Amino acid sequence: MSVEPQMPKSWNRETKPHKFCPGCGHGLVLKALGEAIDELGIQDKVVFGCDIGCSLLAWDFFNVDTVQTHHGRTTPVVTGIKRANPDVICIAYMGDGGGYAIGSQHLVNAAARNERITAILVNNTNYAMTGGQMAPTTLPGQKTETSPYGRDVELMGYPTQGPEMVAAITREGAYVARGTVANLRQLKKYLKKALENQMAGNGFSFVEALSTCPTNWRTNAKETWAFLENEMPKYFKVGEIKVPGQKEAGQDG
Ligand SMILES: Cc1ncc(C[n+]2csc(CCOP(=O)(O)OP(=O)(O)O)c2C)c(N)n1
Ligand code: SF4
Repeated sequence: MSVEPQMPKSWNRETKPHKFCPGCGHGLVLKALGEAIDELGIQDKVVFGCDIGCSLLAWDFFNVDTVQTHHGRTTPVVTGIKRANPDVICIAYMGDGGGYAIGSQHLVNAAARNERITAILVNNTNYAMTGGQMAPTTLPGQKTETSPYGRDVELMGYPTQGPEMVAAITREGAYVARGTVANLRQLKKYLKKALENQMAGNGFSFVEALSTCPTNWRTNAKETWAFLENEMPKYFKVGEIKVPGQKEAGQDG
């Protein structure tokens, strides 16, 4: 007897097993996203945009209309699609290099304009597809191909606090959260709320997902999970940061 693997309905089964490395967090983020799309019943309305970087390996992941863009350019491409077709649900899927470095101007300006799209950014603390160079999110002291002695914050600054930045520059109606693949149920909840925010036409929605990259971290399964659960949250606080109709986390009054 063969057992059918459980997959979200919106996934393209013909392209599975997927192309990510064993232990990669991308597949988990995309599982939470697939379940969120299923539960909201929006598969036939979704346009999925994926960036260059390991996120491009998702170009055939879903049974939804998909566009694959240049590095850092997913946000403006998806913004254009949304402006031309306000009824579709537009998702921009990118890595931390794509969103916080080469595409940071697009993320900042789309957020500042409160574009009615949903951006999902996978934070794995490095430029993964190109072999593990330092990214804006690399932790202090973390060794990468381009910081072989560890990230020196005097020279290279502190990790980018992406959701906190987006929350600060968006106006009313924006939804901003940081989840983690260590808590998939919570991550799915945030992704669903981000999509619902777009469906309601409220404003920009942004979810950063803390994720794993054992290939470039050069970690075994136990070390990978320990880095995700113990080290990353020291710099990246998991939770909702901005919810329409609610005061921002940490706001006075
Ligand atoms: C305009 C441009 N500059 C540089 C590159 C080379 N490049 C491809 S993937 C990548 C890094 C991707 O890192 P990130 O966005 O963090 O995604 P990850 O692979 O970690 O998921 C770079 C620098 C490119 N493809 N295009
Ligand atoms: S290099 Fe890292 S981010 Fe890319 S597929 Fe492999 S584990 Fe995932």
